[in-house]
Amino acid sequence: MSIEIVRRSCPTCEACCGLRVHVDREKHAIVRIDGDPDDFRSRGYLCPKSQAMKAVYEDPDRIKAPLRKRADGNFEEIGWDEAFAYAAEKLRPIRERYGPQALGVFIGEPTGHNLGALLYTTLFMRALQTPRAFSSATMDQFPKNVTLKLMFGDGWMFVIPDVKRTDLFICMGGNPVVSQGSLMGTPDVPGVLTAIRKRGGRVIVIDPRRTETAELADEHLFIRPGTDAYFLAAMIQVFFAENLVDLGRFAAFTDGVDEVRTLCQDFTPEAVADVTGISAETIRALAREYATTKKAALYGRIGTCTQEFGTLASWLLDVAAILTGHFDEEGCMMFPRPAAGQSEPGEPNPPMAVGDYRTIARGLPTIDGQLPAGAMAEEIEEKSAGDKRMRALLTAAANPVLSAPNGNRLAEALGELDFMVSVDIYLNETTSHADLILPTTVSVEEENFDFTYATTCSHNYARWSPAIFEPAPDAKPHWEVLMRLVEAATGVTLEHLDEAMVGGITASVARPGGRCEGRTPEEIKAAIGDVRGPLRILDLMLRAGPYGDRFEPGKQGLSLKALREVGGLVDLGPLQPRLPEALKTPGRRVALAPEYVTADVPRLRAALADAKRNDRLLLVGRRQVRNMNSWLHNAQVLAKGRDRCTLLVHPDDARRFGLEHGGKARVRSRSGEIVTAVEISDEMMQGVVSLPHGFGHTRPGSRTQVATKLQPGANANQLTDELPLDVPSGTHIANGIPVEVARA
Ligand SMILES: Nc1nc2c(c(=O)[nH]1)N[C@H]1C(S)=C(S)[C@@H](COP(=O)(O)OP(=O)(O)OC[C@H]3O[C@@H](n4cnc5c(=O)[nH]c(N)nc54)[C@H](O)[C@@H]3O)O[C@H]1N2
Ligand SMILES: Nc1nc2c(c(=O)[nH]1)N[C@H]1C(S)=C(S)[C@@H](COP(=O)(O)OP(=O)(O)OC[C@H]3O[C@@H](n4cnc5c(=O)[nH]c(N)nc54)[C@H](O)[C@@H]3O)O[C@H]1N2
Ligand code: SF4
Ligand SMILES: [Mo]
Repeated sequence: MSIEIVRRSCPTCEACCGLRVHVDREKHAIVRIDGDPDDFRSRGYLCPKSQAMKAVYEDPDRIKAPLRKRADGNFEEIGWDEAFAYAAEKLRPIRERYGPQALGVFIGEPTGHNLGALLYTTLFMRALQTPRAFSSATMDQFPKNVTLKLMFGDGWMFVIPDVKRTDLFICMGGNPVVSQGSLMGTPDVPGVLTAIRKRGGRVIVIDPRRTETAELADEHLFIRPGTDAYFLAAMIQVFFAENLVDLGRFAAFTDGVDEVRTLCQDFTPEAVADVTGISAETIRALAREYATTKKAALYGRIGTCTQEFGTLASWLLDVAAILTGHFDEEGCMMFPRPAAGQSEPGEPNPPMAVGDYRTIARGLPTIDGQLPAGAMAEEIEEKSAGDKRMRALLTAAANPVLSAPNGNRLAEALGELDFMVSVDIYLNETTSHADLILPTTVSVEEENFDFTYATTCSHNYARWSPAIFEPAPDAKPHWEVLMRLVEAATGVTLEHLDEAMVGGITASVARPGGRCEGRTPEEIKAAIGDVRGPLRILDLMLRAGPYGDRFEPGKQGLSLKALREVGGLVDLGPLQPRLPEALKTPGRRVALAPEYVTADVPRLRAALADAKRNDRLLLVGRRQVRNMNSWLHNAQVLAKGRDRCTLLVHPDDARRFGLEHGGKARVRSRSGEIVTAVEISDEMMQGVVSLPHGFGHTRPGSRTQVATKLQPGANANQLTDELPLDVPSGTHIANGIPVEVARA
């Protein structure tokens, strides 16, 4: 038996660890996956989900051919031509009769892990021209996108904690030891945090739960869910009151400092101590420690985004950093510089578009092209949306019945659609409602490039990964399925769309002042070749990117070929200061107090005056090492073990509600009710309970046998109310949901 080792990046979470995949070519089998000690980023580190790629590839439940729903509700396999003809037969008349907005789209998280899916999703949305665009973003980082866009001009230029060089890491509403970071993509977070402490630095976690990250920290502070904006405003009040404000070089290109001072004036530590649950003394001490530690990084994640004041919290995190000289500096919050050139300096971007379209049922505006994920059901329902309702839905790598608010209402509404198509590899809680399911190739069968996660990493790098096996004969990549669906719905061909994308990028880099000025579009097109698909687009972006050869003859630089030749991984060095050059605001200035954001401060003030709010029992979420949102519970290797869908309850609350460890609780919110197992633990803040999401594999019609048997759990998002929103971003409140619990 000869075993070949294929080195590639793990496609399962944002950390993108380097893996060694041991392959037996004769048996067409993956024998083993282990960590790659030669990967300079992860140095052999891996987590249990590293095995997901193999498990999904081998999963007998995975869909491998298009499935069409029969009249009896069961699915039958059909061929691709038939599948696209069926999609055309259904989608085109809906679009022609009711307009493009009759077709809604929901884009899910795995899109971000797949180069082709990612590049072509933008094109897909543009070609379909529907304003009814939903995605997991409004259950995730959307408040951050909104504040980045307004403050710096680019909503997708993420600012990341420079954890490898910081001396003080403050983590609010994130649990990177489990999630591996997300907006701080870093393999081996436990090792990185331990290293901060070893070099004499400090780690502080602010979270309503004493998390796995808190266990490795120097200090943990419990905070009442949804109150981070108060806490941060109070820190800023202290900076001004104690003369700790020092913008350094930012003073030359930052507007709005005085507005911030005025807005935060009355949020003194004393004023917010009760509501946050953190004493005034502690807030003051932390503000001083942060302001006076040169290399300090203030990081917020899901807990500061998917909450009642997500936009304000996301904004104040960066405001606090800028006011104290902790932004765009070594060891602080910094901007990566991705090799594909996503955030290169250039012309200012147009302002954020709000309200280009409004939903029929509630009049909710599109915000930078997105509608709240939880507004989908009401847009479909005849009773609320009437004859302007959404009649068809296309989901791509998404499971909104489990990942978006009020899953039961959504599942019901999906039944009212005239047509639904899902691009997905499982028959699950969402796709079982589709009339047509179109499967795609999976990671093992695809070349890939860490495109998105080079914008969220704590050290610049470029990584190409080879396919391990040839795709199955009839399998199609995600991007191609998307393009064929556009063709089915609109008649515009894949070839036309692909050409348009290449033509657009080529023209923009070749124009006067462009990054490849001096080269003609024809030269550039000839250099990248004529094989359609994401790889030549990647090549184009890399070569025109900051480390590329700009298509200049004889010049050395990054290209797809160069990456392949060196085995896929290139170290592009530690993060570097990038402002003001990389700003995309008018005049290249930082807007510290964008009016669109500050307009939400009165809502924050009003809530502070409402003392009754402090008595509510609030539900928050959590992630677990062996889950990836809703979709890895069908992998035996990850699903095995105890029931993980447990409600964590503080001992005093358990007593108050008569709950027993190992017993069951009934949890109720405005939008629904679930029954789940109870774990009593003082890792919870009093008055707060915690439940992981992505469970609830109990709906009929799914074909996820392992998940249903080993980790059925209950759907946390039955409790996530689709109505209240973080107003400026249209993001849902999945953390800090008022609930009642009782023994079941
Ligand atoms: N209560 C609560 N809800 C949450 C969150 C929370 O913290 N709390 N987190 C939110 C966040 S951050 C996110 S990102 C969302 C995720 O929300 P979603 O993206 O809607 O959900 P996932 O569970 O990631 O489902 C991914 C889907 O993609 C399919 N899939 C997996 N791999 C592939 C592939 O290679 N190709 C194709 N075509 N399909 C594939 C899976 O079968 C599954 O149907 O959940 C959100 N929901
Ligand atoms: N193993 C694993 N890893 C993952 C995922 C997964 O499902 N499993 N999902 C991936 C995805 S899609 C994402 S977006 C990232 C998310 O990455 P993280 O945000 O790091 O993940 P969470 O574990 O959801 O951490 C959120 C934390 O916020 C806390 N919290 C809740 N409400 C509040 C609040 O109001 N204020 C404060 N300060 N804290 C609060 C919660 O207790 C929890 O500890 O993880 C990614 N990585
Ligand atoms: S931490 Fe993330 S990238 Fe690393 S092995 Fe685990 S799932 Fe893969
Ligand atoms: Mo996410």
